[in-house]
Amino acid sequence: MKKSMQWLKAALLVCATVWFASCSNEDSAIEPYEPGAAFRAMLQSLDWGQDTTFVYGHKVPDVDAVCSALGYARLMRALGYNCKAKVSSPIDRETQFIAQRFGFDVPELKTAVAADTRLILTDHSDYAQCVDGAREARILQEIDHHVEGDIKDSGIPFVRREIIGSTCTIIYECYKELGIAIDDETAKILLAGLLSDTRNLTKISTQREDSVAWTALVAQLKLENEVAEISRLMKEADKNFDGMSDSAIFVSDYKGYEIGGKNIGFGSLDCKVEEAEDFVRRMLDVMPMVLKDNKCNMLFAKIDIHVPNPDASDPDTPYVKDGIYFIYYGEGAKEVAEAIFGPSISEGVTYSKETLSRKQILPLIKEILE
Ligand SMILES: [Mn+2]
Repeated sequence: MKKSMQWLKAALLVCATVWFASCSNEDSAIEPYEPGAAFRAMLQSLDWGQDTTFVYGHKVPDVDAVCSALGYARLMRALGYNCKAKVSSPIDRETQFIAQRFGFDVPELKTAVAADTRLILTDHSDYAQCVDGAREARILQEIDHHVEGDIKDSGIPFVRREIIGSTCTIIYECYKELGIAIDDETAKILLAGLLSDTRNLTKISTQREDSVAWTALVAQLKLENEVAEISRLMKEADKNFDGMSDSAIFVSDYKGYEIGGKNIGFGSLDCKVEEAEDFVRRMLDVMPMVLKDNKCNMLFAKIDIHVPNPDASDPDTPYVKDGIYFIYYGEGAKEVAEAIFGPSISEGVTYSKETLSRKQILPLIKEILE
């Protein structure tokens, strides 16, 4: 997978440094190479100011957004930098569940920041997903596993982007490179984000790096016998919509983007095939309200269709994903949806046999609107 240019440059620098070190020390004792040295030097070079630097995941935070911010704030504090994790909107049910189960405190809610506040962003790369006020803030660092968004235009001094399963895996790597010990509470925080974003290493976005972090964290916490059950309960908490309004369900996994000057809202939902007709209708009904509430020009959602597992020998997996409905609302949204997925199957609804993720669909939308 393609990683950012910054990271490529860093890798080349590392190679060059190793090569140089190995050439120049032929006759003398070879200096031990410390991979964290460049990282530490970069951190020291940042303009930290006097006030607390806030570490934020994306708006409508999921477990990875919350835990990557918590984990990175802890790492920065261990290095002597005055950082604190916050959330820009309330935490979800899955995060509440795992924080209680693992026994860690979730960040306080702080919905906006004043101009010139110093920020570190995790798990997002788009201003539309930032805490309010971020455009006037000073963004010092971004640690993310999504494709590059419009935050790159801020002149941000440090970006670390790896297209892997979870931002918490990247944070784990940062601890290792910097030689900072991961205490058990931090291990739980990082594992929580990793379990959630990769669904216990089962999602297609999972990479070798995620497995390496998972193995180390599970072993440290001695959770070998519990991890599958914890992951199952996290997923259950995530899909527990009891007592929620249809508009709250629509935005339960929602991200905003600014693409070609338009505000785009993009939800990610699931339904069982036998409930699909009713569910799609309910979501279409609330789209005008969600569009208005989130000040969007266009609103989309992909709805994963879950069908009974044809492999009856696997009782742990009664349903499997099979295709998506891609629903749309707002001026110009129909043209975008149909350009990607073909003619609507009913007003507001297109269909794809292929089960595409939001990460896969987003570049297709960008291609049309930019
Ligand atoms: Mn994530």
